[in-house]
Amino acid sequence: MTGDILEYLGEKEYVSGEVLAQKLGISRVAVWKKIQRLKNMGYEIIADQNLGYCLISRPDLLLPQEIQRGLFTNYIGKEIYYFPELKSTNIIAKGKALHRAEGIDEGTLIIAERQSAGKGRLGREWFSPVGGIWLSVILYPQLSPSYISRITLMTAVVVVKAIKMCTQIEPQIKWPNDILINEKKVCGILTEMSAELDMINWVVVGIGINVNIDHQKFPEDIQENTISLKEVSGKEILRVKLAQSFLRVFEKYYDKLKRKEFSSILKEWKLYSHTLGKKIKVDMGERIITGEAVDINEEGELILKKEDDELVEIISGTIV
Ligand code: BT5
Repeated sequence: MTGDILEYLGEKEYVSGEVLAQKLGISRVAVWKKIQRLKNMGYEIIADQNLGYCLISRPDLLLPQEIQRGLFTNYIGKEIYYFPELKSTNIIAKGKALHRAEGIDEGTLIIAERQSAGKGRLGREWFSPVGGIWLSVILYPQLSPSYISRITLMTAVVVVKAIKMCTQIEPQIKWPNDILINEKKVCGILTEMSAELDMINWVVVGIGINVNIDHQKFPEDIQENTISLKEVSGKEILRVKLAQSFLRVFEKYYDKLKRKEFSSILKEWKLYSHTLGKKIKVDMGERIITGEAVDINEEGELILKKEDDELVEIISGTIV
């Protein structure tokens, strides 16, 4: 554990090795070892023989201790599993979600600096290099499985609000799970669940945000339709701050959803919608429907008005 020493290490002021050793109840050599570990993680720390150690800067890594510092949530992000690299945060989260009885609580997060096999919907690939936010939240809502699309819509609103708070950029939501800036995808959401007929067992909400990714890094076949926050704002965004904003707003909105107060969330969704009022084609797997996206109902279904004026409710699909 290196998080504990960070509590006592002075930011821009020296703390002696002896004081640190006393506070932590360990030897000075053990303090030195912890300092080395922090430096290896990217913390800039200077040491002075007489004065001790001084923390100069923190890395913008999505380390649990950095995210939890000043997070102020009740349960979202209380437990974080951090990986410099893994295949997919959703895969790990789904494995963990099964172990609720052994202490995997609601709000547990899986975060990675990069994913080697990030997943989109329907087995599609999700490009996840260093510089993005790739995370999954484990939830155990006492709701019926029909709430799943509302959870995705709510998450989209939360992502928009978090991006807006940290960058002043207002993205738009393309139904059901894309967040766009200038018509290009900056974030995707992958909601997965296990459920009985009338009750959800667990939900894993995966979000991927292109934060500090240079455009030429995107694979050629998706370059045209992708964008990163760094590209739009012309500077690097502090990922820790953005992740914290996301988690804070997520808790607030998820609490609302659990209280079945979806209407106000839906109102905001409509405000940020890129889809409503547009003529679209929706691929529903077995068929493609064309029409005007006229509304989203209280169940989170998209209402499409076909050429013959027939209204169709669509629970999931991909706009093509
Ligand atoms: C999504 O799927 O948009 C859901 C993406 C969810 C990613 C997160 S990251 C954390 C968590 N762990 C995971 O393994 N996944 C989740 P879909 O609507 O199917 O869109 C997938 C399509 O988006 C791909 O087929 C590409 O065309 C495009 N795409 C791939 N990587 C992208 C990226 N980094 N930015 C924008 N578009 C991308």
